[in-house]
Amino acid sequence: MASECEIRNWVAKAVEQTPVFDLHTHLYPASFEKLMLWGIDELLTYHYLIAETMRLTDVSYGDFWSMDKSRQAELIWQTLFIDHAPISEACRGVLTVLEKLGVDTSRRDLGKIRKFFAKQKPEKYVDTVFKLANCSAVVMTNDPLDPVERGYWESVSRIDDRFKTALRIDPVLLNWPKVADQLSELGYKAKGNLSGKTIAEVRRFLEDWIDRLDPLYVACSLPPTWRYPDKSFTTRVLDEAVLPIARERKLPFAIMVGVTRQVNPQLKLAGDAVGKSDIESVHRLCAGNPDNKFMCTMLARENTHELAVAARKHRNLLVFGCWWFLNNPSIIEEMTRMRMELLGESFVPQHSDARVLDQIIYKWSHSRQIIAKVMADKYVDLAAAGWKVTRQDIQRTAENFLSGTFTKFLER
Ligand code: HDL
Ligand code: ZN
Repeated sequence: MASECEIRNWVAKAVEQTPVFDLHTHLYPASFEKLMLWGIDELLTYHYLIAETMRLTDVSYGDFWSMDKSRQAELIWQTLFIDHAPISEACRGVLTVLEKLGVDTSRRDLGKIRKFFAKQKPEKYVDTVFKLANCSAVVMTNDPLDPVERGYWESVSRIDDRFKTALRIDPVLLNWPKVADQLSELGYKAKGNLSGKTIAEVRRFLEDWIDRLDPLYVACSLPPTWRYPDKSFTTRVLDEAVLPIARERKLPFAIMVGVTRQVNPQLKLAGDAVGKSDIESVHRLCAGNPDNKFMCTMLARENTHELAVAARKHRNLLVFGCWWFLNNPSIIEEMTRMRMELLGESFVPQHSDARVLDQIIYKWSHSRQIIAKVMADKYVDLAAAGWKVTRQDIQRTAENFLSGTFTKFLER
């Protein structure tokens, strides 16, 4: 029988050495040029750090936004790393990235740190980052209604195979009647009141972009007020266009629920907050569409337990990640422990949500530590119950948590 120490070592090694398939990010390959964000100034101007800086500086929002990115980065570095201890998770993340890259921060000299990144070449740096993160692939967030991104899809022929696609459709579900104009400009005969051929044209839009992107899933983030079904255009477009197409193409529909957008517009991307969402709508969505597959993550900590229970009720529902304001060690541990106890291996503990390439280094380093800690406790409990724990079992669990549960769900 393996000892507790052996079990803990096996788990730590398996979780650390097993490559992760990161199922939700905002990353782009080097061929998307300016859309691929990387390096210290992008790390420092990540919207999480902007929100934290604006709490501690007297610089006005207007003055901050009028600065160029390098000046913004300098203000953030001075405020959060020099004038205060960088103890928040987002600050700690920057330091973990630098440490893993072997960049010396002992003199806390941003100029010196910048010199390391100035020597990196984007394509090669992608290899370095994926290796340090032990990441096999990431899933992007691809929005065909974003004119800049669309431009790249219309010009780039093939992309780095480590970057998988996801078709993100927030405007198509949430922005009626305005989105009708955007669809019409692209040649789809859509009317703001969904009349005429609009639904058929929305289906054509979805099919065209599924053909072009070959996405692993279709995704949308939803507000805490989202209800299903209701009398809204969101429900009509979901029921009459999105879900039938997703079913036909065997694509999961991923909902990320609980974002209250722009509670402080002066913070721009950092201006979104969280609200408690309606789990009954998730039950009705999954039960009402048994031939669709759904992925779901919810933003409010208060929703995490009921979502894990919902996953027990609907085999077509895959729960994933500790999203955004939940991506903090104290909450990741609570959620991962709760989910392992309720769902065994049938959930995906984490996604990075990385916006800056280098972030996958820290987001996975930090989460792997917690996943391993909880998983080791669970295996020690099994041994205590007389179960003969093997290294192969542990390796299989690590592979399921870091890629297998997701990939098998896609294939089902
Ligand atoms: O809607 C989303 O996918 C969220 O993840 C937002 O992009 C958010 O701004 C974010 O970056 N969270 O980590
Ligand atoms: Zn995201």
